[in-house]
Amino acid sequence: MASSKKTAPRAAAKPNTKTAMPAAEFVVGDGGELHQVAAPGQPLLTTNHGLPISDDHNSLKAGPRGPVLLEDFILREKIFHFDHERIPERVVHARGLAAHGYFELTDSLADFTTAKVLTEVGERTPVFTRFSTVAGNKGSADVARDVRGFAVKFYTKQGNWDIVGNNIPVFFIQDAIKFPDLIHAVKEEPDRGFPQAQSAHDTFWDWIACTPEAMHMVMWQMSDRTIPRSVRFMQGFGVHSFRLINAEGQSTFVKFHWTPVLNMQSVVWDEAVKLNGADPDYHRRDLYTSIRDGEHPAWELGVQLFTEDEAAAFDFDHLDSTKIIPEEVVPLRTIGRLVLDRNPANVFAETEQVAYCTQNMVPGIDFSDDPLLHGRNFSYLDTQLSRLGSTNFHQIPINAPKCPFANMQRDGHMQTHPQATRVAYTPSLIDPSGPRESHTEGFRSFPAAVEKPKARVRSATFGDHYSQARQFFMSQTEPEQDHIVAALVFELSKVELPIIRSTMLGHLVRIDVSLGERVAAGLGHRGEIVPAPTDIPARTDLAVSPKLSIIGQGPPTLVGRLVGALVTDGADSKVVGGLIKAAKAAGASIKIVCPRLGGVVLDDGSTLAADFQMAGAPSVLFDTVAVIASEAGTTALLGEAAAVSWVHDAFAHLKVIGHTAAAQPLLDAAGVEPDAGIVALAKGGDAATLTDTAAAGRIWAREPSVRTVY
Ligand code: HDE
Repeated sequence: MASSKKTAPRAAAKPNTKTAMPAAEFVVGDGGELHQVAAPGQPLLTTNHGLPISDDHNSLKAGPRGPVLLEDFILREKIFHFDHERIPERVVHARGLAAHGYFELTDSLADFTTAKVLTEVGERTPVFTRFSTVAGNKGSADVARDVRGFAVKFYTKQGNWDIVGNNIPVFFIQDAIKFPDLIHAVKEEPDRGFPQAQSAHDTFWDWIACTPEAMHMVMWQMSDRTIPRSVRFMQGFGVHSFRLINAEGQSTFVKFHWTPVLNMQSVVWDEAVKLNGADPDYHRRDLYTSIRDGEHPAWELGVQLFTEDEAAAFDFDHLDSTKIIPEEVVPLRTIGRLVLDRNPANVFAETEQVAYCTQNMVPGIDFSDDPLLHGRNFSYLDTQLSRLGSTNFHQIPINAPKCPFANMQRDGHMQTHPQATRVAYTPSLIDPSGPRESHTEGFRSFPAAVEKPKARVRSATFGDHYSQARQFFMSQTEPEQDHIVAALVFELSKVELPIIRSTMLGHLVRIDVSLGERVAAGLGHRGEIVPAPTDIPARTDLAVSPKLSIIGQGPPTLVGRLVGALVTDGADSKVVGGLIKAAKAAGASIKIVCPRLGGVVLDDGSTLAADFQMAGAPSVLFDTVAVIASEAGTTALLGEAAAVSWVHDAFAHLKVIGHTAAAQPLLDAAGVEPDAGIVALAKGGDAATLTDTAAAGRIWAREPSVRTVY
């Protein structure tokens, strides 16, 4: 028990002026431990059952130095709860980040659906959106090369509707029965427990080499789509076709697309590798701080609408999730906007406990016959039971609908609804006023005709595994193609068994001869190339689809991007001021990086506060950088490896770099060669040239001078 020796309140215990809450007082205990004691009127610390606690620092002992007594139920309750704080992480998509927001409909789809969320223009439907990586465990790094989950729960007036999508519009497999194999192959190898959050290992490529249907997805996976700059800069896709059903009962197929208002952007591979060390939480920090700072990320919801007859004319089967419908074939119709404007109050309660379910549908929307989707409709409900431990997971606030819900399901673990009724069944004469089915408002499945013999069979219309893989590769710009080649070289170079590489090269050659040859050259492959099975349909040449590229979508912009300025003592205050102004005018944020956290004194005697100390903020954290250094400052930086790498990495990562003339020796030491992305900052006004150049993106033309392009 604490004695009554009082000590001065610490900063944290100052009176809270907002609520006029009395300050807790610090009291030193007999053993020198510091207790913080409730002031009159302050909430009391209690057990989970409401018992006020007198001492939260000492367990009950037989004397001050005696053994701890089993009688101490307060200790036992605290430790018991702590022991069970963790729940099983998601078997896939374990690492996630999420935010609240809303979806606002701007264009009604009333001709196609009765779903209110898609027909009531101007209506704001609350949403909770969770982004995730797939393969890594909960503690893995954010910028792993991986597909990103993009799951949106709409709390509609007609119940929860979940679009549980990815940032890639296709998937690895065509039938859900293959999912456990895919995931077992990509996760850590079970006999060694590594590698973590990576596909660059034998079991993944072994499985892929044996699975031609995965080739289209592999092209996307090896592209820069899987190393996004942030979740704010990536697309999302519902992947499967769904049905919209209108008031006349007519069905139209639909695919859902999320398009980021800030445009798409990815990092380069070497940057991703370094980012994971510099800040493993890069994506979650980015989403959190942008929402906290009022820069609310937004996406447009687009739909591709098509009829059964139109679908029959496609040169692929839209029920096959390894295929896209090019936007040139069925254009996107923008119907609304998703805005994320509130961070979770508690990450466990919300981000971890949210339970997305593909089968969460609303009247007016229905499933297509995509076999992958049907498997998912079982899996998501089932997985919540092992993850959240109760069939009542829908009662957790983040999962509960915001519209009324009632039925005759009762009891079970963690039941929190009082359900104070005598009658828990229908029909009933005792209680004819309880919840009942509605033939007008209730969900109805589209009465699609199905009368075929049962068979475990894959449709022949799913059989073309190479044409869209090639279409994706051919639709990329030159640097993007180079990155796919480089990613394949990297991944396959980590594979130990030569037969896996030889077999993969056979698939790549089938997709595009030059792709296969370039990867083989990058690997220095001397062995054979095993041809892809010839009885799989040969690929055809499809029209290129420029929409499949990241580069060049949307007008150039720096909005939402981060400018990092490395500033030394004695630096030109006008240049610093000009850069701060230009960055803000361009809609970017600027962070000042200094050799020491205390900041610097500029040439006019003013002090500039630092946001970061140099070694703690490598240039990978920023989209565009500037070195604003004095001569003496540059001389000092030349002795710092962190400063040389700061500039070297920015150059190697194809970033636009601004610099003062005095900083030139540092640029020379970092191997920087002049090009269109190296901008001199002699006076304040030059910063606009820097931000304009940076808005256009990276300096792709520099790439062949910083790494071998195979
Ligand atoms: Fe998932 N997937 N998945 N998936 N998936 C899960 O559900 C599954 C697939 C996706 O932020 C699990 O609640 C099967 C495609 C996202 O909480 C699980 C198949 C797409 C998330 C599951 C697929 C996705 C998941 C694990 C093959 C893109 C994270 C935890 C038929 C359209 C949601 C959970 C979140 C999560 C099963 C394939 C997206 C096990 C069986 C295709 C975004 O139920």
